Amino acid sequence: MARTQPNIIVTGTPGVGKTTHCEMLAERTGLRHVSVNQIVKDKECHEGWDEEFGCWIVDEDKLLDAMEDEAKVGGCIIDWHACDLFPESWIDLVVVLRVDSTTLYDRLAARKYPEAKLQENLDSEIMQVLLQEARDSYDEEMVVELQSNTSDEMDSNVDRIEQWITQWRKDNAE
Ligand code: DAT
Repeated sequence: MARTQPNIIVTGTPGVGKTTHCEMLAERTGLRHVSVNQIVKDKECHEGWDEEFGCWIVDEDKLLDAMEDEAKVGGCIIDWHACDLFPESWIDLVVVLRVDSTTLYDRLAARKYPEAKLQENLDSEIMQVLLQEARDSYDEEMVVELQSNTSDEMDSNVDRIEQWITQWRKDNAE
């Protein structure tokens, strides 16, 4: 069955602005902000808490089962710091948000991340880990890299994604 609404992944290193972008987009477009973190917690799609990295040890099979029905319907803006686990057939657009390291440092320090976790995330952003993961996992035409340092950039990103959604809806209208 064809989707009547697109599914979009908004990914990037923690602190890059995923949640803020997803909330703005959901409000403007009526698509649903799907926080994977929330699903992992609420539906217990994990094998416990990793003390060292301060995150859930995700059970990916369980997570995909929990998300499948919603993904089939479409209209999900998926907010997660990974993207390679989702089947390509579920996804119409992958947005990778990027940020300068000084700005990311300030945002993660404001969240009181422990030094090791902060450094690991900074390294990951500098090494473009999520961008590479997206490019390795999806058709290159589906992957868009957007800067998220300032609120002006955020506004223009949201405008651009909203326009993409409008176009997708036109192209896929019955
Ligand atoms: P994530 O969900 O990727 O962890 P977030 O949306 O919670 O990130 O944003 C982290 C903090 O940074 C939050 O205080 C909002 C701020 N922020 C994010 N993107 C921004 C941008 N483009 N301009 C200004 N502030 C931004």
